[in-house]
Amino acid sequence: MKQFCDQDCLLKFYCQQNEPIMVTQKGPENTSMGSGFDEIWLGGDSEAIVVLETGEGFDIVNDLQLGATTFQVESKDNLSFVDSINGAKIFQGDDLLAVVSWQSANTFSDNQDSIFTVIS
Ligand SMILES: [Ca+2]
Repeated sequence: MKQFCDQDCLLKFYCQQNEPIMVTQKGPENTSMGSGFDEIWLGGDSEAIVVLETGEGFDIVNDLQLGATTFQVESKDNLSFVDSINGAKIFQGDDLLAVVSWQSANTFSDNQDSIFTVIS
């Protein structure tokens, strides 16, 4: 008997084609990003302002454009930057604010004044 791929089967197939999400190590179909989690793509060369909030969760920022992307933080105090396999982690104290893909911690420590502004 011939097997047909119905809608559920197709849906499963397309989900499996997507890249797994590095942080959760799961495919998109298994992902439940709770509040406080955002994945941000900064495509193009236009200027972008990303607000980084403290508290639960963190943002995943892709395609950072050095010189065009500004991070707004509640305070510039106690910011620190740590390299990880997923990119540079931005901490405020021990609170993870964001993971910036394909960037190194040095980029942020060297350009802290131009990248970060305080929310007014
Ligand atoms: Ca956080």
